Amino acid sequence: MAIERTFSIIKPDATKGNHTGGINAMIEAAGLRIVAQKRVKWKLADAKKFYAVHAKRPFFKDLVKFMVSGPVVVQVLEGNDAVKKYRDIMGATNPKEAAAGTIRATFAKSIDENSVHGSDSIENAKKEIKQNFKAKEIVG
Ligand code: IDP
Ligand code: MG
Repeated sequence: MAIERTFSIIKPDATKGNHTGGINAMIEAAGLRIVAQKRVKWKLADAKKFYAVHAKRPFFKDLVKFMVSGPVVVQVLEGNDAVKKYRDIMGATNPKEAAAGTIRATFAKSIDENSVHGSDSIENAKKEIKQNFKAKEIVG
């Protein structure tokens, strides 16, 4: 398995609920290393750009509104098979369908307020990391 990097967001429901540390503990327990991290408040344009792929979906407006409703913590995670590993520990998009012990089963309230984002491919991870971090902010 190759060492990869993936992009993660701890979403506003989770920063509001003070779960940043709890989520980071689960990330680290899974063997992923947090090699970059910052807490930021997105503007509407940031959220629209990040989720542009979902622009035509019925939930898009609510999604971008939610993503600017409070601070987010953006991260780069590094480790073996990091993209798939993080998707596995995040759990299903809908926390009601997420396996026990996953981040979303533990912390998320609903399908829209679902605590975390993780890249769904290596290609998208590269794009999302570049959008959110300067190279010198990532220290592996
Ligand atoms: P993912 O975050 O598990 O990759 P995506 O399908 O990429 O899920 O959707 C992006 C985000 O949009 C989800 O994490 C969730 O916050 C929101 N979302 C997806 N589907 C729905 C829905 O049916 N209703 C409301 N929000 C949704
Ligand atoms: Mg997705």
